Amino acid sequence: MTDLHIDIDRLIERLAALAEIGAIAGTEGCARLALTDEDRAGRDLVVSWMHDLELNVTIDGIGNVVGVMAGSTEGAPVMTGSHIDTVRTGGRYDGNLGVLAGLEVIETLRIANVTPDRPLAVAFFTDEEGARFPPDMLGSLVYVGGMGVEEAHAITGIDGATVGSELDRIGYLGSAPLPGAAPHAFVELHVEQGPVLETEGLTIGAVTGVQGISWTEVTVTGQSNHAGTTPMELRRDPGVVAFKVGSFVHELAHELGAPQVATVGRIEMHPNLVNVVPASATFTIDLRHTDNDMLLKAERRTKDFLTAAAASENCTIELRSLARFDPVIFDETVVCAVENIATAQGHAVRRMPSGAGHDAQMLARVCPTGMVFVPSVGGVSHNPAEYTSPEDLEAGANVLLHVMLDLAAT
Ligand code: HGY
Ligand code: MN
Ligand code: MN
Repeated sequence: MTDLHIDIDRLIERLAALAEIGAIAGTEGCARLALTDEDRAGRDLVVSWMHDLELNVTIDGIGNVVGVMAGSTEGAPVMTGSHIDTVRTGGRYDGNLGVLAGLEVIETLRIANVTPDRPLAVAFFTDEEGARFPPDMLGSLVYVGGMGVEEAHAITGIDGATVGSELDRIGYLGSAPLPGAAPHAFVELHVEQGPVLETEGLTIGAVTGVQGISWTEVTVTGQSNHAGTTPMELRRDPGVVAFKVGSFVHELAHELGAPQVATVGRIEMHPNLVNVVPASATFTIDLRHTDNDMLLKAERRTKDFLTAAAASENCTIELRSLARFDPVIFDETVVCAVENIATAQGHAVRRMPSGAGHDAQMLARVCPTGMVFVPSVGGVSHNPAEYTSPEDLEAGANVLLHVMLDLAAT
């Protein structure tokens, strides 16, 4: 079966068709925030492809969709997949590649009349991005039993809607049992979304794990006042606290050094008017590190700074944790399979951790799990200009094909 290979034109065609949904005008990217009408349309298209491939399709109570191809034996499937929800400035490969390459693997086997020993499954998990409804990887977290489905349904998004009401509204409040059945193994193909593979001239990343993630929403409350009449010493300006903390976490990441990263991605002032000293400022802090002790240290340093900055402006603070996931190490057998198969196929490969969060980090809780990375041009992602060459897409999908067959033979 080593001569089996995917059809890259078919894969690129599907990527393009899916990217049409929520397309960002003038770019190659798309915007399909979780559980929006655009997400529903994307889901409907991928489900139609699953049916075309005669997969047994199930939808669970958090809207995860799993398509299964029967094997020559019964038992838990080898699963692949990822997500098809995007951020507002999404590229066409983030998540989508992992799902559509999974369908391409199935179609390649169907055409070659190959039945794998074990069943194969392709999944897309709900709300991987967590951008509308935090935390990220919400669907796969519920799938593995890391959060109850009722608790997930009650999550309120940045626009005030709840997960449960939106799942119902778009018709993806399914009935398949949760937690979902543990696969025999899980392997996810994903664009690297960083600069490492391209910089080192490599084609495949054998991903060793995912770094720890800490998301906090901070609300600083001061006193709204007149921008023209209020002397500086009488102000209680939450905006000043937000700006100080934003630059503090940036400096802290530089001080602690890679792989520490820190981002203030969302900030809202109230009443957000040019001539009003704000009443409140709400912003998010995203901290990440491969080492949990270092991540805890960064969280502590940030909280201490924030508390002092608020006190100096005579403001109060309220913190809300949006996501907190420890670093994850992937299963050595799966990492080895990726490494060995990529090498056997003649690709330059290296082991590396993932800077981004992925559904695989949740599936790692219930089965042997790994990931395959392919290069992102310029290391750019969460940007409509996100790009991976057809050669690298093909290499990644062929490695996925043979890693899945290898895992399905055990
Ligand atoms: O935030 C992340 O790392 C992923 O894109 N959800
Ligand atoms: Mn992703
Ligand atoms: Mn993403």
